[in-house]
Parts: sequence; structure tokens; C-alpha cells
Amino acid sequence: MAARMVAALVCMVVMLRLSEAAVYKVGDSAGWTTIANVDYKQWASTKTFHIGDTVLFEYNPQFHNVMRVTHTMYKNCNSSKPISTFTTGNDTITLTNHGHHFFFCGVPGHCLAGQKLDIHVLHPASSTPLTEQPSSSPPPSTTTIPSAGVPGPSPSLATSLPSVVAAGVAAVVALLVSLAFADFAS
Ligand SMILES: [Cu+2]
Repeated sequence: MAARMVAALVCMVVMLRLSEAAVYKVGDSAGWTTIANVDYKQWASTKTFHIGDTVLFEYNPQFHNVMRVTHTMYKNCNSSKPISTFTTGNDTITLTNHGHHFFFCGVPGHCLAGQKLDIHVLHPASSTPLTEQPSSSPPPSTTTIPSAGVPGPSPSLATSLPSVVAAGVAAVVALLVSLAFADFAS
């Protein structure tokens, strides 16, 4: 009986986690910069990123920008062919797929100075089948990344996330119903 209770509670906690999308400000109060000596690797390691979460890059657009790049470009600080570039100084990027998301500042010298960020988005908790994508090369599709300054989830997220949540809610309801019946029978 107690075990069933615990199972139901754990299930609900998982659902709550799935349904809330967090917004993370990169570098916290320091923002996206080279002057504060922010260790962005350390910053990212303290967070747990999920699909649907948003990262906010806040910076002075006169001095910095944000480029989304491949793993190879990230390693080499190669800004010649970014997947996408953001320049508003207040850029929100919604993480719509799992795996690694690589960013750096494209201003010469800034990536080498440490203004680079590797965000690892965890696999969804459920076993929902997803098309596997190589983590090092996200598709250069513009539909998965909202353009700079436009908040809100992309169409692909809007259709996939609710179904995951609905499946989970159904599981919780089933559990609670079985719980109620178990009580009734005993
Ligand atoms: Cu910069």
C-alpha cells in the first residue's frame, strides 16, 4: 500500500518536472561577457537542462554576440559558418532537442578568452521514440530555433511536449484509480 503511494507521488513529481519549462540566464548576474571571467562550463554544470527550457543571453550588443555552432567549430573557436547568429543583446533560445548545444561569442578573441557555452540537454524521461540526431551537428533548420527576440516554444515543441505530458498524466490517473480500488478491496 505504502509502496503504491510512493510510486504515485514519484510519478506526479516527474510530471511536474516535465510540465515546467525553466529559463536560465547565462552567467547569472554577470550575463554574457568576457570581463567578469565567468566560467561558463562551471555555470552550465550546476544546471540540469530539459527540452523546453530556455537560455537567455544578456549582453551589450556593441561588444558581443551569440553564435550557435557545431561541436567542431566550438572546439576550435571557428566562427566562419555559424548555424545561427543572435545580436540583440537579449536573446532567448529555447532548447527543442536533447544532446549538446554549442554557443560562443563570435567577436574575435572572445571565444578563446572563454566566452563559450556547451549546454547538454537531457533525454526526455519517458521512452517516447525520438528521431536520433547526432549531438555534434544539430540540423541547420531555422524552424527549431526561434529567431532572436521571439519568445515561446517552436511549433515542433508545441506538438511534442503536450503529448508527453498527457501520457504521463494518464499514467498518474491510472495509478490513482488502482490505488482507490486497492483501498476499496481491503
Ligand atoms: Cu564577446
